[in-house]
Amino acid sequence: MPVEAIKLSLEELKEKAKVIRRHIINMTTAAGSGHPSSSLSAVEVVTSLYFAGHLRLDPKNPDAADRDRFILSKGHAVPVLYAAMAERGYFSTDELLTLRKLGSPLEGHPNMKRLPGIEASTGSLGQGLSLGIGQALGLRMDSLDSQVYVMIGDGEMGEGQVWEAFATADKYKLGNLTAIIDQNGYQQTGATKDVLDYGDFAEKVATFGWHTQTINGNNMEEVLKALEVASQQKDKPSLIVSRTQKGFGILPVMEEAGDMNFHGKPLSKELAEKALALLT
Ligand SMILES: Cc1ncc(C[n+]2csc(CCOP(=O)(O)OP(=O)(O)O)c2C)c(N)n1
Ligand SMILES: [Mg+2]
Repeated sequence: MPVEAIKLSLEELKEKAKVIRRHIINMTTAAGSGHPSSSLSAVEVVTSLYFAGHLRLDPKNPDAADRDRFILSKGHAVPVLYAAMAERGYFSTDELLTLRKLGSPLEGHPNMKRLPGIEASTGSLGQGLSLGIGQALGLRMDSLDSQVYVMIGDGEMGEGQVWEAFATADKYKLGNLTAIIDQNGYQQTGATKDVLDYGDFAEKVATFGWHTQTINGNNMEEVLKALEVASQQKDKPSLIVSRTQKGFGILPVMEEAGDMNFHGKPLSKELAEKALALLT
């Protein structure tokens, strides 16, 4: 089987995003741990990558040389990735409920040695873009036209290695590389602007020679358009600053809980029920 992309309609994509959000709530509440809010902000982008004609993959042959690659550098948000992979057919959706259970390949952070389809083991923040650059260079050497996508957190942008990677991708003019910053406004200990404020990411990264766009990353139409524009950049790497909200889709529940960051904790069974009611 050749690798191929799946292209759903806008309505179908919005429905898929809801299904993925439901999986995120269900699996983290069942696990009793994990990062639902970090996963929820990224749903529109991850759904679009897997289901809007971008990632050319073959779940039955996950190592196909000519596949496209997605690296979730903010590895703690892996529930969104597992949910998309299950929906795409890498494994059954029932298996999602084994998240973080002993023996399950669905570890709390993505482990490429345990789960086919994971392109990089991440979780130690700051490394994914460098890994993506290595892959993009390798694909170019092999004359393959595969694309590499890397998602970085806005808190993760405080890691110095990320900025070295931006410079390096420019040096090699990696037109097959797209980075997406999930700018959800929070990191582990508080608002990103209070912890370390980099200002306008797009403006700064543009000075490294990248093509840049800034969008509302929880708006499916804007995400689709931005990914399309990014894929047209053949001579330079492309950045999408995806402005999102942590926990998007269940914001009223987080408000009720009095925590708009809700970092690294699952919803209680009671809150999960309220969240699922918002996602029907
Ligand atoms: C090198 C490193 N330092 C610290 C951590 C602990 N940590 C896990 S998640 C997180 C916050 C990340 O914030 P952000 O990148 O904005 O992701 P979000 O959860 O907001 O999507 C931190 C500091 C880590 N995983 N790796
Ligand atoms: Mg963040």
